[in-house]
Amino acid sequence: MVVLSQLALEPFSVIKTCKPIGLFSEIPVIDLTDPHAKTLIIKACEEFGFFKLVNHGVPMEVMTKLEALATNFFNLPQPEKDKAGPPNPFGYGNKKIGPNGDVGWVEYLLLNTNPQISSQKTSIFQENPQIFRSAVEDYILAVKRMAFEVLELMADGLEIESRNVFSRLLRDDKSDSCFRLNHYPPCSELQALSGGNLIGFGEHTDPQIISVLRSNNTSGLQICLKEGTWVSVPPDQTSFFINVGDALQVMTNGRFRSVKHRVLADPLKPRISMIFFGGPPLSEKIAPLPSLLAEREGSLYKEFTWFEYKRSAYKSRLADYRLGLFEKT
Ligand code: GA4
Repeated sequence: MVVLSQLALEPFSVIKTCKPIGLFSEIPVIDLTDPHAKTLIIKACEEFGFFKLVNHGVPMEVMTKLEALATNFFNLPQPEKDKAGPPNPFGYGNKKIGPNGDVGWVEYLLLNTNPQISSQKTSIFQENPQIFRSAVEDYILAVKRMAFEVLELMADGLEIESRNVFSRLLRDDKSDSCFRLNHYPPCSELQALSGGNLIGFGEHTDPQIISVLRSNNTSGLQICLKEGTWVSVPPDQTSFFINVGDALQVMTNGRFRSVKHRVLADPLKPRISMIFFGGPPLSEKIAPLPSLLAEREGSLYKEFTWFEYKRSAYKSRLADYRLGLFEKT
């Protein structure tokens, strides 16, 4: 029996904490219509690299429609879903994350947002290609618009002269952005076997500039605070959660933190999340903005392009500290 349970669990990691991690109520909440939003965003990015966004202007129907269609997709028989895989790098993936042996209690669709959604593998969109496709397109359009605004508020808050220093990288036709729909099925049996919390998506930072996440009302997302404590983010299906990515940490010379985060699977409820990852064009040099370098302060990082960083990231394991290779010694 012991052997059997070990076999079932073998590829997955579990977290065993002595005391359960409570929901963390101090996550910064930014109201996009608040005149002080830019100052609060800067504080949140410095302290957490993470915040919740309310009054964001994205219509609830745009989110719920995509959630319903994603749920339909993930409820299809396995052979149907497999037709949309493997994710190399775009398409359907199941349990395997990335190319280097990481696994999690998750299945997902990874989509390229540039070129347009309409040119993705047709197998991804299954029986109702037009409906699914246009729901993804509407969602990405709305979320991108909101991300541009957030990035422009960041530039304002940092008192950078051109307020589009960050947003122009995502607005660019060649922006290397992508989109992910994740489904974390309930994990009751494995959970019971493991006696701990089953990892849905292991700890990592996002390599891009900014990530915009929205989930259903199932908990699971955790972020790592500066001092290394993991805290659970209370879910909120009406809001977005913004993550600072590695490229933004570099562009602010470490002033903003690229937040380490992970997802635990829920024993009873499925979790669906949708994440837009805003990345720069491949040829873009990623370096601290000159106005953010204090006098006599040099860049903490070596020079590199987004292409070089991405290539290196795809050779790493999920939990690796990817920026380490690019830090000046
Ligand atoms: C993390 C952020 C995004 O989900 C992602 C992931 C990518 C993948 O799933 O293929 C990576 C991971 C992410 C970073 C390191 C590499 C690449 C899995 C992995 C082990 C799509 C991305 O851009 O980087």
